[in-house]
Amino acid sequence: MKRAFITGIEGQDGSYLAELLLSKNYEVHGIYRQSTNGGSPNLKPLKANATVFEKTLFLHPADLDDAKSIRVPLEKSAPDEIYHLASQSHVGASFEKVEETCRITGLGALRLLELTRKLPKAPRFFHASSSEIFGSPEQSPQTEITPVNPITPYGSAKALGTQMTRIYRKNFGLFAVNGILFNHESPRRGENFVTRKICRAVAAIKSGRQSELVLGDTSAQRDWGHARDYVRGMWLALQHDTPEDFVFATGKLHRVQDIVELAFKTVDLDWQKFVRQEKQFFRPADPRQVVGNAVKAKQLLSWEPEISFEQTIAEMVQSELNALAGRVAN
Ligand code: F7E
Repeated sequence: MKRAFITGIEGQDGSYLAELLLSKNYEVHGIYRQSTNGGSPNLKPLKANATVFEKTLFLHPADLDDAKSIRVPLEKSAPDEIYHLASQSHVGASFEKVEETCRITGLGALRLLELTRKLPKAPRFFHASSSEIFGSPEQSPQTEITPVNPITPYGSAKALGTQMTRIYRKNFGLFAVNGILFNHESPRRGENFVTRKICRAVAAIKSGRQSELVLGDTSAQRDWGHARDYVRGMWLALQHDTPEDFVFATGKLHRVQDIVELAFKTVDLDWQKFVRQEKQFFRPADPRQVVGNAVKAKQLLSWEPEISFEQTIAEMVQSELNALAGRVAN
């Protein structure tokens, strides 16, 4: 039985990845921040499953800011594979919390690489990198060799983790890989990311609990995929014969406005009656033309995104409607 160690197991990606690995008969160890007490709704189904929880799934409190707190569960679990997903991942918030973002997202990755290198038998290491490392790139679409040129504090912090992963691979012989992940969404997305914010608002407006939706720049464009497809890519990247960086992306650009129109259409409402833009949600800098070319992942890993943008938004709106109706969804 293979053992995996996941940082950020409570998040969208961490919880889907845990489910995937458990379905492949892994023993999964995950760390969660003490402040959350392991109470993330994303882990509820797994924690409620008596054949899994504390049998093949183990949760440990630890803090990325504190190497000691990670070392103990890491050494005890002696994993074959590490998936480093935890970070301060909100780009907008990174402008307010610059130092914290660099500490958690940038130095956090370095701390874990260093701990990994010192284990008696170094496991394979996956770093969740981000399209934010490219900033507003001159070449489109982006690949694994597109120059790194971040324009946000979050992008800068991820660039540090990405480069350190490459340095530990080249200089210390670690099987360390970057998955350069473009935006990926699901009903488990945090509430302050734009897809979830829109889908939640649409369901609340439909049920009469909310009267408007206030957004930032609705002309902003992103390459949006589904988180379930991307965690499959993470696993595939660590099963490959050699350690390589991989872009995971759909190659398709959509506007925030497209999500608005799609989501309101799902519930038969006219978006124009409810949506307005406000300065407070605009960012000081926002990447443009960020769209990925995942041809390397397609060729070497046979990875393809399977869930479309339209399906993702429909699933997210439905999940919010279910939640309001008191039904458990995601
Ligand atoms: O923004 C615009 C906003 O916060 C998407 C993270 O997973 O993907 C994610 O970062 C776009 C931006 O995601 C609102 O300005 C307009 O252009 O959903 P988001 P993100 O910043 O792209 C990358 C790849 C990561 O690695 C990150 O960790 O939507 N936008 N109005 C808005 N965004 C938000 N959040 N709220 C608004 O009201």
